[in-house]
Amino acid sequence: MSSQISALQKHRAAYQPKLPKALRTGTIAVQLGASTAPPTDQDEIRKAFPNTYGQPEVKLVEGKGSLKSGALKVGVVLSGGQAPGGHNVIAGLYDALIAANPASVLYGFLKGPGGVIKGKYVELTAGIIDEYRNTGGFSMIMSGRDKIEKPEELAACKKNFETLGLDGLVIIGGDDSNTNAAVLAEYIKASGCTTSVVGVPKTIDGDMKNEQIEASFGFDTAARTYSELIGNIARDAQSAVKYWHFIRLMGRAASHVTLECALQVQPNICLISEEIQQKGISLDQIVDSIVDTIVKRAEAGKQYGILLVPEGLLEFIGDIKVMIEELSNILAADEASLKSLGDQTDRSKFITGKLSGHSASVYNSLPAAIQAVLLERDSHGNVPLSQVETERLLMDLVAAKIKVLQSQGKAEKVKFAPLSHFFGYEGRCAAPSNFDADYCYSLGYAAAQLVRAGLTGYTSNVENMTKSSDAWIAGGTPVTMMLNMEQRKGKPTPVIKKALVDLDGAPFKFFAANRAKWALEDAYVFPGAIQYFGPSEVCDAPTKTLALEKGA
Ligand code: FBP
Repeated sequence: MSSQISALQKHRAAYQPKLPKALRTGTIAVQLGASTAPPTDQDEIRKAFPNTYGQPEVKLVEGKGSLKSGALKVGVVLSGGQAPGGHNVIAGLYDALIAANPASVLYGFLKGPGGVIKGKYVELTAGIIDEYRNTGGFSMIMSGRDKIEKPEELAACKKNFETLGLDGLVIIGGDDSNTNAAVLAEYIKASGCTTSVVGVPKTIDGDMKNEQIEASFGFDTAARTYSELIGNIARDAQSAVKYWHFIRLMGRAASHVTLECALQVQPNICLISEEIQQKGISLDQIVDSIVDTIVKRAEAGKQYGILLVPEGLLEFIGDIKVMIEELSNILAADEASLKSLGDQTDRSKFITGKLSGHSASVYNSLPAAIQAVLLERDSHGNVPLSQVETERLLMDLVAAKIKVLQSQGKAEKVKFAPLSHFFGYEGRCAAPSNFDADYCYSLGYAAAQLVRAGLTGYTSNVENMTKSSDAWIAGGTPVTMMLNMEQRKGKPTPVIKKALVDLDGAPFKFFAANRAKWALEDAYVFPGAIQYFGPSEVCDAPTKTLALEKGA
C-alpha cells in the first residue's frame, strides 16, 4: 500500500464496523434449521453433490455452543470482479479468528482461485489487516477469475490444504465463485479431507440474493457511486440544455444496478433488461420508444435528457439471446478452429456459416467491434459484456432513426446531440459505504464461525439488514439449495441461479409507476457523494431496492 494516505482514509481506518448482536458476545452458538432442497432440478443436484446436498440452514445465536476454540488455520481468497467491502470481509474474518483464539492464523491466497490451486499465499498479519480496514478494492491479496474445476485442480487444492493444515477456506465471490465453492466443498468432503469451504456473497451486480441472502456486498457502494455521477450529469444536462446522455451501467446480466440508480436519480428513460425479455421487445422497438421520448421532450423545448441502459441488455433481446446461445455452443465445439483464424473478418465468415439463418443475419447486423466481443467467453462461460458498447449502439440507431423521421418531415423540433458514458470500473473499488463496511465485516465474522462449527458448502449471510445492527441475524445458507441446472459451455451444469429483477417486486413496480412522469418532467434527484460521517439518514440508509423489497 502507498505510504501516503488521504485524510479520509486516516479517519476511516478508525471506523469500527457494526456487528449483529449475537456476534458481539463471546459466546456464539450454531442453530440448525430444517434440511433444505433447491427449488428445481433436485435429482440432478443431489446426484452431483451427494455429500453436501440437503444440509440445514444455519443461524448464529448467542449461547454456549460447540464451536472450535483451539487455534485455527484458515485461508481466504477473493474471486471475480472487485466489489467495495472485500477488505472488510477479511478484517472481520481475521478479528473473529483471533477473538476465538489469538494463536489462529489467516492466509491470503494471491490473485484469486489460481492462487489456491498453485498454493501461492501470504500470512495476513495484524499489521497488514489494519492497513486495509474500511478501504475499497481487492488489492490486499488481489483477485482473479480462474475456476477450480478440473480433477487435477481440485486435487492440487486438497494437497495445499493438507500441506498447510487448513481448517477452512473462505471464498469471497459471486454466484459463479460460490458455485465453485460448493464444487470444492463436495470434492474435499468426499475425499475425506476436513477443510471447511465457506463462501461469501460478493458482487456489485446485486444478483446473488434470495430469502436468506438479502443483498450481495458491494452493490450498495457501487450503485451509490454511479448514482452520484448520474446525478451530476443530470445537473449538467439541465444546465447546458443541449445533450442527451446515454449511460450504460455495469451488471453482467441482471439490471439491479440500473434499477437502483433509476430509483435514486429518476432519469428520463431507463431500460430494464428483464422487462424487455418478458415482453419480447425487439431492438427496433426499443429504439422507437427512445425516439418517441426524445421527440416529446424536444416538442416541450427540452433537447436534453438522461437514459440508463444495463450492461446486459443485448442478452435479453429475444433474437440476440438465441444468437448468443448458438454462438456459445459453436464455441464449445469449435473454439480451437475459430482461434486459429487470423482476423475478425475470417471469424465472422466462419461463424456465419455455422449459425442458423436468422441468427447469422442478427450477428451480421451488429458492428464489428461487438461481433468480436461476442466471440469471447470467461472461464465461467460468460460473454465479457462490460466490453460491449451498447450505449453507443443505441445512440447510433436512435440518431439514424431521427434522421429518417426528419427526412419525412417529422421530428422537426429535435436537435439530437448525444454523449455516451459507461460507469462500471469507477464504482467497483470505491471506499465502502457504512452499509457495506458493516455488512462485509459481519459476513467475514460469520464465515469464521461457520468454519469454527466445521460446516462446509455454506455461504455466510446476514438477515434483517434494513433494521439496526442489533436486529441483524447472521448465519449460513447451504449452497446446494441455491443451485439450478443451466447450459454452460454447451452442457447442463449446476450453478447458483442468478436473481434477476423481479417484475412483480416492489422496486420495479415503483419505477414502472413513475417512469412516464420522469420521462417528460425533470424529476431528477441528486444523491451526491457517499457520506461516511454525519446524520444516520445520510450515512447508513440501505439501498432503495432493499428498502422497497423489505417494505422499510
Ligand atoms: P462478479 O460477478 O465476479 O462480481 O463481477 C461482476 C462484474 O463487475 C460485472 O458487472 C462485469 O460485467 C464484470 O465483472 C467485468 O469483468 P472484468 O472485471 O473481468 O472486466
